[in-house]
Amino acid sequence: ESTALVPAPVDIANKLRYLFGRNGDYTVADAYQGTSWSVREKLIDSFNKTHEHWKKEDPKFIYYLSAEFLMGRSLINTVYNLGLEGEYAEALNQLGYEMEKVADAERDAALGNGGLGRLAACFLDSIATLDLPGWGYGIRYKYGMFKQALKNGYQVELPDIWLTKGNPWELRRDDVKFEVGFGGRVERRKQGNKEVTVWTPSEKVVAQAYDNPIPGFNTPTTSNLRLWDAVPLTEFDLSAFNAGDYDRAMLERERAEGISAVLYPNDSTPEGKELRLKQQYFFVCASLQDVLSRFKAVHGNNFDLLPEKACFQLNDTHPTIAVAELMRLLLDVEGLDWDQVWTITTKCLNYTNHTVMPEALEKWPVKVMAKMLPRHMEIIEVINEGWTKWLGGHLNDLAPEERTKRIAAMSIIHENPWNKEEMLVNMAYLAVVGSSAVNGVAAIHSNIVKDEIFNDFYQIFPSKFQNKTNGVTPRRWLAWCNPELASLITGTLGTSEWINDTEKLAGLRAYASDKAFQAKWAAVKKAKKAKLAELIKKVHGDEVNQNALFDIQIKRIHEYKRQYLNVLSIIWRYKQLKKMSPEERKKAVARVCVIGGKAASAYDMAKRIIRLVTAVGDVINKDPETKEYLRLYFLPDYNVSLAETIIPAAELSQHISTAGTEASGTSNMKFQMNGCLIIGTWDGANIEIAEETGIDNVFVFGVRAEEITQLRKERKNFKTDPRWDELMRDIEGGMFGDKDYFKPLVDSVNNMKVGNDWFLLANDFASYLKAQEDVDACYKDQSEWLRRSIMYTAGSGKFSSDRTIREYAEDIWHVTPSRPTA
Ligand code: 26Q
Repeated sequence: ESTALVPAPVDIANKLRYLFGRNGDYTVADAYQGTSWSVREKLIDSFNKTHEHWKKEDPKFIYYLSAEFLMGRSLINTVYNLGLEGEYAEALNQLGYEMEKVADAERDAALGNGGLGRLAACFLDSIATLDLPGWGYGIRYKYGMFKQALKNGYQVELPDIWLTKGNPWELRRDDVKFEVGFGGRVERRKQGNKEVTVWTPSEKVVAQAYDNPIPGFNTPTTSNLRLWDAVPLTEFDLSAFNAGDYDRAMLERERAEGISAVLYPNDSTPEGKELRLKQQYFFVCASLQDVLSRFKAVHGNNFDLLPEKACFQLNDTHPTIAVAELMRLLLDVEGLDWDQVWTITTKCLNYTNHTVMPEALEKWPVKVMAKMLPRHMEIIEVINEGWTKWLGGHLNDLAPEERTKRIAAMSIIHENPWNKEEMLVNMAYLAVVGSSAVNGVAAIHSNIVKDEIFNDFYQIFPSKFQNKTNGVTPRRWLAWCNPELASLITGTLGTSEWINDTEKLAGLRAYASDKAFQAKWAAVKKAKKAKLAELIKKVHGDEVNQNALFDIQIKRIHEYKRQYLNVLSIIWRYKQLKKMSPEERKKAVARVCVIGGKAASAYDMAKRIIRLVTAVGDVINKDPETKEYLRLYFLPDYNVSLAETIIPAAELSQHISTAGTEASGTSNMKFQMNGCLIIGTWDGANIEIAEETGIDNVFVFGVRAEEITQLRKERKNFKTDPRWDELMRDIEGGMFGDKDYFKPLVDSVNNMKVGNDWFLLANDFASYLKAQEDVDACYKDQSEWLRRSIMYTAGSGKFSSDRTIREYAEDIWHVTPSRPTA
C-alpha cells in the first residue's frame, strides 16, 4: 500500500537516492534505473495479490517448460500493461525526460535464439492477460544470445553481458532451491519387503529460483516466469579450502555456474553437446521438484490428482527429459508403482514440435545419457521395452517382416544411421509416446507432422495430433511498438477493445478504400519510416530516400529461409537500374532494402550469406547513378527491440522459405498487424495470413510443398533461367569482391546434381522476380497499396497469441481463467 501513496516522481528520486546513492544530476540511464525500480514495486504488489488468490483457489496450472524465453525489454511493457503510462510519462516529464528515450536505456533480455523463444514470451503475455493460472519455467542464462557486430562486413560474436547493472525485473527467492544430480550409480535396495531404486549422483548442484513477474494487460493478474540459476552446493567447499586446495573449491563453483552460464546460439540445428543436455535436465529437474513440492503441500501423496492440478507443455524436445524425470520422482522418491506413474506422467505432459527438418530433431547418444543420467536411461529403456512390446501386439495384422521394420522405425532407442556402432535416444519419439497431445504450429506444419515426421505414430494415435497456429501478442507488437497506428485504430473503431479482442480489427475493412483514412494511415507509416531512416543513419551514416519502398527481411540467417534469394533479386534490380537512362530510372520504384539476422557461430554458409549482403550493399549504396533508387543495408544485432523499430516502418516484408520448411514464422504476423505487405512462399503461417488478408492482397510465389520431393529428385535435369546464370557468373567473377569466399555459396546452388540447391532457389527464382515486379506495379498505385496495407491489419485478428492460448487452454491444457479481485 505504501508505494501507491508516494507520487511517482518522488518515488523515482527515492529509488535513485537509496538504491544507487544518486542525488540529482541524473543521466538517462539513471532515469531508467529509478523508474524501473519504482515500477517493480507495483508489479510485485500485483504479483502477490494474484498468487494469494491462486493459492486460495487452487486451480489447475499450466507450466510452460522452455529452454528459451526471448523477453526483450520490460519497462514499457510493464508500465503499459499495468495501466501506469499516464502516471510515469508525467513523472518523467517533470524530471525532464521522455519515456521513449528512458526506455531505450534498457538492455534486452535475450534468453532465446529466435522464433521459438519469442513465441514463449508472447505466450506468457497472453496467459497472464487471459487470467490463466500458469507459469513459465526456464534457465536464467548469465549470457544470452550473443551480440552481433560487423567487422569489415563479416559477423563477429560478442558476449551478451546483460546482468551487470542489476535486473529490476527479477526477484531472487532465497527460500526456493532444489538439488540437481548428475552421474553416479544406480542400486536396488531392499526396504522391508519392497525393492527400491536408489540413484547416487556423483555430482550435485543447486538450482536457485528467480521469479520474473509477468503482468497481464487490462487485468489485475500478474503471472510468473521462474528461471533457475545453477550454484554450487556449498557456497564454498570449506574442507577443500582448509586443506589448502583452493583450486578445487573454485573448480566446484565454476562447474556449477557453467550449467546456466550461456545460451546455445544454435537455431534449428541441434548440437549434441553434453553441457546442453545438462542444461536441459537441470531446469526440468528443478521445475518438476518445485511443482511437486507445492502439490504435496496441499494434496499430500494423492498423486492421482496431479493431472487435475498441473500440466506441462514441452516447448520442442528441449525439455523432453521431463518424461523420465517425472517418472523417476514418482517412482523412486514417492514410491508409487510403474503403471500408476506412467498413467500420471502421460496425462500431465504435452509436446509442441517446431521444426520439420528431420536432421534437426534432437537425439542423444545412449552412452552420453547413461553416464550423465543413469537412472533416466534405465527408465527410458523400460519405457521403450513396454512401448515396442505394445506395438508388436498392436501391429499384429502386419506381415512379420513389415512388423519388425515398423517397430524398429518407431523405437525410442535406435541405431545412429551414420554410425551403426552408436545407439541414440530419439527425444521426439520419447515426447510423442510420453505425451497426451502433440501439436504443430501452423496448419500446413501440423499436416507435415501427421503425414511425414510422425506418420507412423499418427496412424496409431490419430487423436493425439493437433494444430495450434502460432500467434503474437498485440500488446508488444502493435499497441506498444506502434502507438501512432494504435491511436488511429482506436479513434477509427471508437474503442480500444481490439487490444484484448483483435477480431475487432476487422472493423477497419470498412475504411480500406476511404481516401481520408488512407491519408492518415500513410502519415503514420511515414513517421515510422523516418525513425527507421534515423537508425540507418546512426548505424551506416547514410541518408536514405524516405519516399522509397522500405523492403525488409529480418530473421535468423539460414539456408532454408533463403536470404540469398533475396540478395540475388536485389543484384538483378541493380543491374536493371544500371541499364536504364536517367529518365527511365525516374519512373522506377525506389527501394531501401534491409536485411538483418544472426548466423549461428558455427554455421559457415550463413556467415558467407551475411558477407554477401554487406558486399553487395557496399557496391550498390555508393553507386552515384543508382543510389537514389536502390540501397541495401545489413542491420547488425537484430533483436527484439530492433524489431520493435523496424516492423512498424516496413512496407514490404519477405517470408520466402522453401515451401514446407518454415514451420510457421511469427514475424510475418507482426508485420501483418502493422500493415506491412508480404511477399512470400506458400509456407508456414503465410498461408493462413493470406487467407485472412485476401489471397489477392499478398505477393505469393514459388513451388508448393507437395512438389518439393519430386523437384529435388529431378534436380540434375533442371534448366536454370539465363538471368540466374548471369548472376552466378557475376558473383563468381568478383563483381562484389571476395571471390574465393563466395565460391562455396555459388557452388551450393549452382551445380545441377541431385542434392545440390537443396532449398530450390533456382526453381523459385523466376517466379520470385515476377512477384517482385508485381510489388513495384502495386506500389506505383499508392491508393491500392494503402488499401492492401489496411486490409492486412484488418485481417490480423486471428494471429493474436490470445487466440492461440485460448485454443491450448481448451483443447490441450483444460485450464480455466481465475482472476484475482482488483
Ligand atoms: C537444440 C539442441 C541443441 C542446441 C540448440 C537447439 C535448438 C535451439 C533453438 C534447436 C532449435 C531452436 C529453435 C527453433 C525455432 O526457433 N523454431 C521456430 O519456431 C517458431 C515458433 O514456433 C516458428 O515460427 C518457426 O517457423 C520455427 O523455425
